[in-house]
Formats: sequence, structure tokens, C-alpha cells
Amino acid sequence: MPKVIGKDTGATSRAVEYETQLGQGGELHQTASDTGEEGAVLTTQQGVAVADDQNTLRVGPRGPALLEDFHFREKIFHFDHERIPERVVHARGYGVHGTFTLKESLAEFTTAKVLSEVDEKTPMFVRFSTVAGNKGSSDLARDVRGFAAKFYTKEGNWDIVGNNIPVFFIQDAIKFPDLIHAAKPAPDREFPQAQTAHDNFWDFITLTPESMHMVMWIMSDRTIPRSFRFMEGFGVHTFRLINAEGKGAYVKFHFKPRLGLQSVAWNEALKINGADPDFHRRDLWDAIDMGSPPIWDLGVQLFDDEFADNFEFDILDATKLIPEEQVPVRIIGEFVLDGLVDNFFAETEQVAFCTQNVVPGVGFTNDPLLQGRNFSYLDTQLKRLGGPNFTHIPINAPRCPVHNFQQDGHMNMRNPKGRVNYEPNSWGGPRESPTTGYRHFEEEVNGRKIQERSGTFSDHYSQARQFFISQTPIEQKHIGDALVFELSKCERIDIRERMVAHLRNIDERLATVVATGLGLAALPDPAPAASPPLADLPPSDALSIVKRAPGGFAGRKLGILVSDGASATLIKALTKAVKDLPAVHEIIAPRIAGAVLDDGAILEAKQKIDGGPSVLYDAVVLALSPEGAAMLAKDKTAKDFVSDAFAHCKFIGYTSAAELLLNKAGIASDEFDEGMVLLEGPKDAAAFLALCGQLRHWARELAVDLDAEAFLADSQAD
Ligand code: HDE
Repeated sequence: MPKVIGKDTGATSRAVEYETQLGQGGELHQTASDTGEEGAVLTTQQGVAVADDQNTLRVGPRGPALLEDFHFREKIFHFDHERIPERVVHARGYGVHGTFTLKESLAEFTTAKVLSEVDEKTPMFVRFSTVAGNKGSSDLARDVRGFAAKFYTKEGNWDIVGNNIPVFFIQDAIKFPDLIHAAKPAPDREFPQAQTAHDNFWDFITLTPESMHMVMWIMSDRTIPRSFRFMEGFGVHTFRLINAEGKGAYVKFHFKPRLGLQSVAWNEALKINGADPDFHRRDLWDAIDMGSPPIWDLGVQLFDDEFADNFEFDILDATKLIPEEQVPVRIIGEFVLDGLVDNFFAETEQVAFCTQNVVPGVGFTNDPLLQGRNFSYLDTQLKRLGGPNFTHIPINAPRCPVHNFQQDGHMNMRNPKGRVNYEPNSWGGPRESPTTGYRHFEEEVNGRKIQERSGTFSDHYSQARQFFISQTPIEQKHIGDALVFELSKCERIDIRERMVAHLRNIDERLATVVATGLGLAALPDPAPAASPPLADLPPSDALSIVKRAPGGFAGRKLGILVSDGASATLIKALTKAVKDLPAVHEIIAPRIAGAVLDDGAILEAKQKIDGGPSVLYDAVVLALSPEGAAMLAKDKTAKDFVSDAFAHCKFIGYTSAAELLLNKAGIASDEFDEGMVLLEGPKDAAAFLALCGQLRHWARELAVDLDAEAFLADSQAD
């Protein structure tokens, strides 16, 4: 359970755990200020009790302050230094603890105990993030999400620093600063924040054809997830497993959410950012806090040199994925994220992930992006955390013994005893272990020293096309909409045209829809392709969110708009049906005090309607009495609640009285569709919730939206 700040500022259970671990590397001197049990006396950092924390020491009640007031000076000095540099990318993030349990051994492929000892439980810390926005940006930016996992294994820390998208923009780490500079706000004006809808980004992208596959992913609904809980995670690169004989196997890591995939609509994302910029972190906090922790399966795609040699693309190229139809994802374990942090700064802000944190039995490949990352992460921590001893910070400290002769430096937390600090020595102390120590994979390497990209990295369009044709019509439409939206924010027409020229190598319909949406006078010629695109890659269902939808409402949130006089039995039946799934609900009312139901009981509201727009919910119910409906039908916010729910294709349950509000919100009775369900009484609640399991009634958007025709026509022809 989270600690309530102010009531309990003391050492929490996790902090105590850390103390034990740290003790193994040396002695930890826990400062008194960390231990504020109930009734503790406020002290300075030196442990001196404070008598007055309200007034500085001054000469007379109206006189100047005195330098002698060490408590005041220490307090302000410490406050002045509370900030550390935010991450240069992935600055906005949210971390939680969890546990990984291995279900199937990979002992045949790796010596790593975390991957071979079945039922072994390994503590974890996971940090979710956006990439481009700063620490204070909003959660629903259209952006890739980071999904970084640290496994505190018995053999040392192992990090999978992944994303929610299985490929990346670039093939070589040397282009990373350019990519990020282009994506972040322009240096002169420092806007736009947390978005790619601007000239610099699309300028760079359209001059970098290798990014085209990733562009399809970022323009898809993957970049506007409904929740961290409904996202996949991917290690992206091909890594290597190494077994006891020193033999290697290639591996790609996958995290699959048990709750299935789900995203929001773009117009909804824009509104969520205003209504609740912390939407994702609140969602995760609430789920864990109420005892419904999210679970992911850990899966691997394993393959060998023979597969790698025959695969259409280079397995070292991070702009390519291996379709699950070609190499199935083998589920080997699961992780449950059920632990909230005690302190955001200590854990989420100070956690330091690094791709080179691997354990014996897990290794690297020559992927040029991975090789560059192995340098970058360690390097960046030095700046961010201020010195080489960030591994002593509890969240980064391994939970296994640590013994070496590295010493001193800023903020050293260890206090080693004895005179020996070198090796070899005649005194004793830790020694190498040829049997259990980390062994790099042995590999024959030779070649000329060159700056050259392999020709096997030159196909930039085929998998972009494969991704696009794997989507359902509504997902294809959303990709088209997103491209038109983003490119419409670019002021330079040549940049818009350049993107359409690339799209012509991906899908002609998409290129045409985007060109029409942008009002281009003519279709530009296709961009020259370094390697001719393959037109025959088959669609892969695993790439679609809609095809991977869970088919149930579990873990989702129903918003119930109530008014005075609303039916108590209906609301009771709805809340019971929600709880049985299990899902959650929130009551929204014209006043925060709630509503007086038809049985005379007062139902407390969680949100006043102005603070609880329908964008915060997966489906909504309008449980209104005739008087309530008549009142709300005059209210602009209530009308927005309804028209947004309709526009975002949500399932809407309504009482017959609420039809008036729907009509006044611009939804005529003859427009009511199968996504709208009349709730005549409590008996209808369960069936409505079952329907909500489809998550969105996308047919509504396809039926009415102006740009839908191209994709619909095509899907009917297919
Ligand atoms: Fe990162 N990345 N990255 N990245 N990355 C960082 O490390 C970098 C890349 C990813 O929650 C930084 O501690 C380079 C791919 C995540 O703390 C930095 C390249 C993938 C996080 C860095 C990449 C990622 C980071 C910034 C190109 C998906 C947040 C702060 C070669 C597989 C981790 C930090 C957290 C963070 C460098 C590309 C994922 C600067 C040079 C590909 C999830 O070191």
C-alpha cells in the first residue's frame, strides 16, 4: 500500500529491504532523517532536533536574518539541489515493482538461471515512459512508449530496455542524436512539446527512408495506448542466448499483456491530455492500489543461423521484425506488476537502465543500434545521477552479492574494510570464477575497417507495407488520418509531398488518401527505393491491435452519469456486473456530492461532470431520470460528454429518459446504432457489459466518417 505523505515520512518496507541488500556490498549508514516513525522528532541532516521550523532566526521580530541559522541554510541549500537532469529521452516515466516467474526452462539455450530455473521468482522494476516530451508533458502524446524492465536476478541485474513497438526509426546509433533533435522541440522556439507534428521531425524522417516501417507504427494507434496495462513490450534487437557448451541461439524478447491490447482515438487522446494529463500513471497506480495488478507473459522468438541466413531481411537490422507467423512467440513465463513505489524520485527517477546489463547466458549481437546503446546508457547515467556510484542507489543495486575493487568516487555508499583494493593480491578477497563468471559469446570476426551500411539493410518499404496490409480497415483509416493530421502541421509543402512520395512505395491507397487529405495538386512520383519493395509479404494478424483485442471488458472502466431520481436498481445491477468481470466504474453527477436516487439513497459521485468527461471511460451509461435528462439537456458539458462518447465510438447504455440528452447532443434517434443500448431495467446490465467487451463500436466511425471510404471499399473488395 502506498504511504501517505505527511503521516508517514519514514523508512518503508522496501527501504528496509534495500538496507539489507546494501549491507552486502559494504556498510550502509542509514541516516536518521530516513526513519520518521510516528511521533519522531524533526531533525537537521546532522540529526540535531529542530525546535522551530516556522521562523528564521532574526534580529528582533522585524530585523534581518542571521547567517548563524544553520537549520534554515541547510534546508534551503538542500531544496536548491533537489533536481537532477531529466533523461534526454524518455524523461516522462512511471515505474512500478513486480515479480517474474519462469514457467518453462530455456536451459537448452542458455545458462542464465533466470531463464532456466522453473518457478524461480525474480524481483523486477519496470518503467514505462513517453520518448519526446519532457518530464512534465502529458501522458497521451502520440509517441512511442518505453517499456524498460530490470530483473534483479541471483546472478546480477539484467535489463531489457524495450519499447511498445518492435522496430525502431534508424539502423545505426550514430543517427540517434539527429533523430531526437528533429523530434524534440525546435531549438529556437522550444515548441512543439511532446509531439512529432512539426516540420523538423517530418523533414528528418522523409530524408531517412529507413524510418518508414517505424513511421507506419507511430502513425498507428499503438502510439496512443489506452493504458500501460494494455501495451505489448519488445526488446527490439536480436539478442543472443548462450548455453553451457558456449553455443549461441538468437532471441527476440516479447511482453504480452494478459488484458489484451487497446488504444484510444486520436481526438480522444487530445482531450484526455487536457482532462487528465496523468491519465496513464493514474490508471496504473489505481489498478495496483486496488489489488488488480497487470500481468504480462514473457515470450521469446528463438532462431538459429540457418533461419537468419534465409530470412528476407537482416536480423541485425532494428528496423525489421520477424513476423510471429514465421517464428512463433514461445511463452516462457509471466510477470506481475503489483508494487507501487514508496518514493517517485528515489525509485522511478533514479532508476538507471542499461542495455549492457546482462547476466551469464545472455549476450549481444552486432546490431549497430544495440552496440551504440551499450555505450550510451552507462554514459548518460554519469550525468544524470552525478557520479560512478549510482549502482549503490537502492533501486539500482543488485540483489545478489557485489564484490570488487572499484572504490571511492562521488556519493560512495560503501565502507569496505581492510587494506586490499587490487587484484591479484596476497591478502584474499574476491576472485574471478571461470565456471560461473560472464563469458562473452565467441565468434569469428574479420573484415576491413570501414564506415559502410550492409546492403542487407537496404529494403525500407516491404515491412512497412506488410504492417499496413495487416491492419483492419479502421486501423488503416487511423493511420491515414494520423498522417494527414501530422503533415498538415508541417508548413513546408515539399516535406508533405516527400512523405507522400514514400507512401507510394508502401500502399497506393494510403498515398492517395493522404494526398487528397492534404489537398496536394498531384501525386508526387514514388521516392527512389534503394531496394525494390517486396509486394508479396503476407499480412500478419499479430501486428493489428483490433485483431488482438481481448474480447472482454475486464480491467476497463465504465462511467455512469447519474442524476437525481435515477434508478437505484439499475445502478446497482450495473456496478455488480462491472465488479464481477472484474472491471471498475465511476459515478459522474451534476454535483460532486452525488445524486439522490429513486429509492431516496444518496449516491456519492467520484467526478462532477465538468471534471469527468467521457474521454476518461471505456464505455458510458446515461442513468438519468426524466427531470435529470431535461436539466442536463441544457448543459453544454453534459452534451459534450455524450457527443464525445458517440464520436469516440464508445458503447453507450441509456435510460429511455436519456434519449432527450442524446438528441440535444446532436445524435438523432434514427442515428442510434448497435453500440447504443436502451437499459430498461436491471436485467439489461449484464448484456450491456458483455457488449462493451468489444471495447469500441468502430463501425460507427466507418459509417459516418468522411475519409473512411477508401479503406472500406478496398476491404470489401479483398
Ligand atoms: Fe534509448 N536511451 N536509445 N532506446 N531508451 C535512453 O538512457 C539511446 C532506443 C529506451 O525508463 C537514455 O537512461 C540510443 C531503442 C527506453 O529509464 C539514453 C539509442 C529503444 C529508455 C538512450 C536508443 C530504446 C531509453 C536516456 C540509439 C527500444 C528509458 C536516459 C542507438 C528498444 C529507460 C537513459 C528508462 C533511454 C540512448 C534507442 C528504449 C540517452 C543512443 C531502439 C525504454 O541513454
